[in-house]
Amino acid sequence: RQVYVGAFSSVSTGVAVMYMQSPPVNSLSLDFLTEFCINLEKLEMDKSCRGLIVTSSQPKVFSAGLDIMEMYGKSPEHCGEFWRAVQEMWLKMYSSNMATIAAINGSSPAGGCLMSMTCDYRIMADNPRYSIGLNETQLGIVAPFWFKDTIINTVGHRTAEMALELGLLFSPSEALKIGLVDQVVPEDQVLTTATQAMTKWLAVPDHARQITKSLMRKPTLDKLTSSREADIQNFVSFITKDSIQKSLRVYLEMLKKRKG
Ligand code: CO8
Repeated sequence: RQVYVGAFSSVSTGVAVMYMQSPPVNSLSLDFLTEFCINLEKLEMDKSCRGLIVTSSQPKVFSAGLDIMEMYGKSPEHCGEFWRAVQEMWLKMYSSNMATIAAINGSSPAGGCLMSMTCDYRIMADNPRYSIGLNETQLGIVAPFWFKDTIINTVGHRTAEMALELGLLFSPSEALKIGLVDQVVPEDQVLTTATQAMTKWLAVPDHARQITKSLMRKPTLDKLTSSREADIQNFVSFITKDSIQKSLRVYLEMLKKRKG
């Protein structure tokens, strides 16, 4: 099975579209995250690029979230390296100077939802078979504090509390109702709607928008920046526990069974 192809992007009229293409489900592996961040850095440095739309070139799935195989049966060193890459993706996306829009053209659980929430605006396909949310507790794992902070910043404290504790996955219309996504449109209009929405974001002078974004997000970003190493240690000691590895194995088996 082809695990990794990559994320590629094109810039026209100041807007880049990044297509995630890592079959079958755009799971966020170490290689994928590394490539994703390299792309992002290039776009960030490209003065002609003011906006970024992130979408998926895989059918039915925006991103299946973190690649469970990177956390299952791996050495503490590997888990640490992987977690640093997850942090890096979040830090770069959440602090991006570009106006960012997630064009969510498929399911977006866990890390996929996190990635969507780092954007300034979210548009999701209206297919009721797609879902989005932080379902970590359903896997027997715990979303770290910066996942929690990101969802609180998106939907508010009470809704985030219930969604996180129950590990809820929302249909597009439910997600719209709680503000987890900002717009729901027919599947074939997700990207064009994102392009239209981008016009509104880019009509605002860049410096004013960027400074305001930073005002809103900096306290949340600073919390992780100042405790990155401790967060990695926490993750590694948690994920390598026998009981957690067992939960992951049970979940993986469930995924395979569901398929068959
Ligand atoms: N990682 C690795 N492999 C995956 C993942 C994943 N996240 N998701 C799916 N796969 C695999 C499946 O096992 C299957 O493999 P195979 O072909 O070998 O049987 C293949 O991808 C295709 O999957 P499906 O047949 O299920 O594809 P569908 O199109 O039917 O469904 C979904 C797509 C909806 C995305 C579905 O695959 C799904 O629900 N996946 C699981 C999503 C999930 O729960 N992800 C959580 C990951 S954990 C995370 O992101 C945050 C962790 C925070 C860590 C905190 C610890 C302290």
